[in-house]
Amino acid sequence: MYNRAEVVDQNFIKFLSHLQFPKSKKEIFYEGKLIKLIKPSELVDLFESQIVSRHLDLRARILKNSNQCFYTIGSSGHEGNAVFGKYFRHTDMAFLHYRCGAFMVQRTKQVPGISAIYDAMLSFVASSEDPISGGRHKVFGSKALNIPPQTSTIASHLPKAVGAALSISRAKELNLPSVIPSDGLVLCEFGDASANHSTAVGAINTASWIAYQNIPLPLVFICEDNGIGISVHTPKNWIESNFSNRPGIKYVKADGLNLLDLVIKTNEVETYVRQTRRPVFFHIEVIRMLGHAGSDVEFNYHTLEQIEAIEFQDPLLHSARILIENKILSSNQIIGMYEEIRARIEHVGQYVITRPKLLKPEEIRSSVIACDHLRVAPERPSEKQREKVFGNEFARLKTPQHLAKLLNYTLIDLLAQYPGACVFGEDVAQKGGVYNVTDGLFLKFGAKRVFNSLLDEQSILGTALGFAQNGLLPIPEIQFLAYVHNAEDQIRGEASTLAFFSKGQFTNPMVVRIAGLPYQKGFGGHFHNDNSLAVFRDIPGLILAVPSNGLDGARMLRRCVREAYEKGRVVVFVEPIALYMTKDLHQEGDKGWCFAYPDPEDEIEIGDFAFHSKQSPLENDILIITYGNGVYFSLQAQKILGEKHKLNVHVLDLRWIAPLNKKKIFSVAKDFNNILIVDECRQTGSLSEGLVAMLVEEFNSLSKIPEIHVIAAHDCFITLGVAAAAGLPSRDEIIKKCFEISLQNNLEIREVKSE
Ligand SMILES: Cc1ncc(C[n+]2csc(CCOP(=O)(O)OP(=O)(O)O)c2C)c(N)n1
Ligand SMILES: [Mg+2]
Repeated sequence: MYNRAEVVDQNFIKFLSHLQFPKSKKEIFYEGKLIKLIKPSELVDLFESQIVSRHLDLRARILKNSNQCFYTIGSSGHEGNAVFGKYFRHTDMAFLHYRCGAFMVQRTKQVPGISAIYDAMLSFVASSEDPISGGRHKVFGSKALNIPPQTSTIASHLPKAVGAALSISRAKELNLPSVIPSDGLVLCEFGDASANHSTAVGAINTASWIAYQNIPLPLVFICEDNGIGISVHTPKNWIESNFSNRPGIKYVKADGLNLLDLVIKTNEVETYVRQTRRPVFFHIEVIRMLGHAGSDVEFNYHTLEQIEAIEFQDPLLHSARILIENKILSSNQIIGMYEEIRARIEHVGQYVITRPKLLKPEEIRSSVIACDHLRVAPERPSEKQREKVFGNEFARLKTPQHLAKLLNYTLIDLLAQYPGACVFGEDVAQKGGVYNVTDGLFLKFGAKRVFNSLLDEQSILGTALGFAQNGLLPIPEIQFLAYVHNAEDQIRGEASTLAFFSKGQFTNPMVVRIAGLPYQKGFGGHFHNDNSLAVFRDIPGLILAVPSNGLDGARMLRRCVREAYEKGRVVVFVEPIALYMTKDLHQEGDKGWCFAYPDPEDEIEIGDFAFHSKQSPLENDILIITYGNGVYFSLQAQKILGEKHKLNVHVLDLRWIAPLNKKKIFSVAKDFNNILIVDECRQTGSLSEGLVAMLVEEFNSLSKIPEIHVIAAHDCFITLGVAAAAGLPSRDEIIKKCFEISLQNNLEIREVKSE
């Protein structure tokens, strides 16, 4: 009784033998127009996919019982989605729900040379031969079928589905090659409980916001409503009440247990979206069988009677009824088909458990930044072309400018060089961004490439993911660092895991520009001066850049865009707001923080740091390791300490926070006995922690351990007003600390001498 998989399996044969079938919700006769829509043989074909999907679920559980399978969330009750696998083209990019087994099986039939059964079972057993993730996760995904793998985080794929749908016409208008054909569309499947997630709600709102403005958005949201999320019931009619009246989004409902109703409605939806390029919310009523997953004990929240009643609505029984009623197959033929598929899957099951698994850490890691479709960056525009694009500004390129201006110039050059590059975010278009970094780009490159998003960071990043998966090169802007946090899953859970879970078959290259870090004079309090990068530092494969000045900023941003374009990398580029307009370094008017715009070919490689040092280090010199605003203060301190106090300080500007170039940093650090780390971020979780640990480790290889000191920001949020910089590293604190270090050194020298 507790093993419902066995019961459901046996009941299918039993009910079929006794011709005991669940009734259809409404009578749909297979005749006239419907026969034209789907031939009897095609109905059998759909049914076959449904049975394959069911047996995959059953076999997964059998394999799990002998610890051979690691994933048992199944598709039982949802097998109607086979119909979507038939009527949507395999080139329509599909972001799937984890109950889309039958969809996968059916879509596979559109492309020769793929085995749905073998591939699915390789992923059940986490074999390294699993063609999509190489044994890293059981995901539905396939390059050939245009199905990017999804993570387990429910609803996180909706924002990128919106982005991908939006990118279809964008690619066409810009005359760019794209992954999704220009008459293609995007499918996005999710469950009824997931529809409540703020990520889903946000994405559906974004779709509505776009379609409401008559911007093309060929997107089908498919909500597979089984009325429950693990053990929590969805209120009756909630999905329909909630989603049937969204501006710009057509609502269509289908009986997901009835193949004929699904065929009719799917055809209607497919034609509508493909022709009108407008989105649909396709509501499919299904059931969930066999609990949430193999480990879910459904008896904890459902009675046996409830479970049996649900199971009797088995979509396979509904399909069998339709085929028998219409004299397409007999019950014996269906049982024969059911058993033949069982035998086939059992056979494959015996084989897949012999296939290799991932074992070594380096094998597992190998796909973190993998990319199997490397590209070469387009040619840079000629000087003549640049002159045209820059217009009046061209003559000023060699005039020293601050960071904001040089980043602006860089974006102009990059937009001119990469035809697929798009800059978007809140207020980036006509206004030119809060800090003018995107000033004028809208006028130069137009609304197709430089556009305002709605106010939702999740959608901004989702748009980036979707654009990237369709071949464009997104450069989204997040207005302030503090505001990336409500959307960080899009970078952390989605963008950065894509290559990993697809062995680099899918990537979503992007450069996310974020204005951030503290020290803004007279503005903002905590939310405009957020000072923590911790959330990015631990993401495997992510490139995290923090320029300290415009010269570096320009050359680093170019490199970031190249890394994204050529290697599919995900890059976060944090721009220190306080340095955007900073012109002087040591004294008013010295223009020490203004730089001429570097030549277009000039880039800084990932991991290349700057070393501001006037001479080879002497025994008691101090090395400051820092980045961002810390560089600015450290250089000021360096001058004062050197000129007034004859104390030699050398400053290493990391530029790249992740990945850290450990060996190279150590090659400088090893010559020092005194190291000071200046970190403007909150101490806990800050880079300083990682740097100290890294240095201690590296110094193990030498006989000496240097003194390592840290000045980091307090573990506190930032206030408004005059005390905004209290608790943050300052020039004077750096000077004081260097004094203390040198005093200590002198004491020690004296002690040694007196011994
Ligand atoms: C963001 C997030 N929160 C929680 C979970 C755990 N979880 C996995 S599936 C699920 C229920 C989803 O229900 P529904 O969307 O109705 O899909 P169904 O399983 O019913 O097909 C939950 C809570 C998760 N995967 N992701
Ligand atoms: Mg559900």
